[in-house]
Amino acid sequence: MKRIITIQDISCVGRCSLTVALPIISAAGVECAILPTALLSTHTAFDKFTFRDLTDEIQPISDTFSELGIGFDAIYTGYLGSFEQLRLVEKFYDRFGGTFFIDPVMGDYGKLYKGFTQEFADEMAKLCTKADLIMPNLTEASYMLHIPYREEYDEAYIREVLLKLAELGVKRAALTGISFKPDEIGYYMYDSVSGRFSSYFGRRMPESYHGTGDVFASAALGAHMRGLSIDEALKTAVDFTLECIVKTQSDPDRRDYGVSFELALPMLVNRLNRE
Ligand code: PXL
Repeated sequence: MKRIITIQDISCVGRCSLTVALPIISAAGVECAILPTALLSTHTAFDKFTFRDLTDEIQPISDTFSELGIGFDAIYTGYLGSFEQLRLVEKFYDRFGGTFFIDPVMGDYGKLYKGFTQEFADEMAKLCTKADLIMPNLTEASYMLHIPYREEYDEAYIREVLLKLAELGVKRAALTGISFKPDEIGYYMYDSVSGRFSSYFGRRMPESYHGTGDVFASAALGAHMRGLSIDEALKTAVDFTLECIVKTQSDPDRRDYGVSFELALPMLVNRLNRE
């Protein structure tokens, strides 16, 4: 069985980062090891939250893994909170290697999340050049590229953004949350190694929910590490994220609590276990 290690925070309530990555990657049939970077009471979209930084734990934990000969097939990073954490993640990758996936979690809807800055986006962009696949939304890509965020765009614009990311040195970038028609949403990827674009769209639901980026990335990585091609894995992630949102519709008061991915897990399991 493949072993992924995911490096991101753990938010006790509010289904995102580790509380989403662990169950989804496990359901995909891939071992999910964790390296928690911070402990929060909830994610930062709640009015009030506690935050305990765990940066100091990263190096001793990594050293101990090395001493024990523990290795990983892939590294997946999500929400990271400081320049120091970016540096430690790079060091971790240089030491352990494997397939490197980055979800450069920094913002959404044209705005950075609380505490993030342009300088952080610049450092994140540098780290992204080391990855095999990055999965930014258009907000994150715009900050990394120093271009204005656009709410309306066409396919030519999205290709231009992807080519700019490739110029930065990014090997493969899948833009998430891309929508050319009001009733469709999905991903658009450019692979600079093969020079190929690919995309896939599913039904767009009227509401958007917190944590869907983490759900998407976890499902994509889980599916890819389970053996699906990157294209097939991203397609699976689009369908799974839609299923999560559909299941959440019956619980409309729970917007900030993330999506009801638990009810969509059977779909992911069935899809990855079809012969
Ligand atoms: O879902 C991304 C995310 C992860 N972790 C924390 C967050 C957010 C988004 O706001 O606040 C702590």
